[in-house]
Amino acid sequence: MSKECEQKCLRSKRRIDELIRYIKDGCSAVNPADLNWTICNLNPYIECLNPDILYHLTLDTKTTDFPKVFGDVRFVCLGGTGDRMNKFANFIIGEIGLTLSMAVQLIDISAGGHRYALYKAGPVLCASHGIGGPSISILLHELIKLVYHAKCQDPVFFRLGTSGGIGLEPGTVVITTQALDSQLRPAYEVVVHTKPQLWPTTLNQTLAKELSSLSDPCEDGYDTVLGKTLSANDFYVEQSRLDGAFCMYTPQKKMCFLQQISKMGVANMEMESTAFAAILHQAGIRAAVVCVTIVNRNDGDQIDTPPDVLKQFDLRPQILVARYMRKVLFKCDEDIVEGCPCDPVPECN
Ligand code: R2B
Ligand code: URA
Repeated sequence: MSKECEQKCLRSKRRIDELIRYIKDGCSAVNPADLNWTICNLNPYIECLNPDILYHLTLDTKTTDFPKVFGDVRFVCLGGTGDRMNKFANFIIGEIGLTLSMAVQLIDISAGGHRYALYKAGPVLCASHGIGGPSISILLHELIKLVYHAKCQDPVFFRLGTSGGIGLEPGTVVITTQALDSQLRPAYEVVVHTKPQLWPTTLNQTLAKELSSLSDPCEDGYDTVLGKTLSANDFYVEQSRLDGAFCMYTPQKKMCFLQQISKMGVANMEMESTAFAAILHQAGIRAAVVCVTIVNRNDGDQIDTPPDVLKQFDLRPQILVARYMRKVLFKCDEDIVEGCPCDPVPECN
């Protein structure tokens, strides 16, 4: 073996030894002194990634200074579509007293990935999650790493969405107390090395109640209720619809199912709350699901609510979450928010 080759082999062996030591020692994951709040169960190997590439968000720790760009994030809001989250980001700017100069537009930070949209409105990060557990799960992995790298202080996550209500007038807002899967388990199933694991879908009850306390049916003109949410892996059959391409049950069986889940306290059905609740619970991050109902499933399955009414409905979870943010940021009660001598919030970046 030539001298050069010998040196190469030695270098490569040293690198492998280093890697093994890293893995064995857990590469001293999170330094709790760096955070007032610690993310639970965080992957220790993140520390070995230099840079860490958040592929779907088109961000990496080499080219972006996470603490500088995202360190002030206090709230992370997720919703189904990029368009909705763009509107939400622009809405929230006004709601929390930020100003955007006329010439400035919010940019989609993750546009290059063509998967998710990501906007930053001061301390509020707004992202679209697509449809279903797998889609929101990928986004959450990357957002949790984002808030970790950025050293954000105890951020709160919200999912603002649409859902099918059970016995509720369309337009009702449901704050989820517990997310159930299609087998009615308060769990999200994750298959690791062929073995299913059930992750609990625990949501922060204090946060849910706090949000509920900020609703005012008389003033709002619609109800906001607390209830369980059934999170399905499908819009049609798993939600017992009669209008999908396939249907293997009768209308009577459908009504029976709706009655059964309603008796269990299920108020609405959607497609992401189990993944959302379970993943954030794993991380020890406070989270809430706020969805407006766009159909009363006792009356039908098709979404025939006119588009302009749906647009109005979209705003309802946003309005509630904005009230919460104002309360937290300005530390004043909602009813005195207008005249509250709040500290000005820094310019939006
Ligand atoms: C609500 O609406 C979408 C399906 O139309 C899905 O993302 C959900 O949870
Ligand atoms: N989203 C769902 O998943 N189901 C509905 O019925 C409405 C919206």
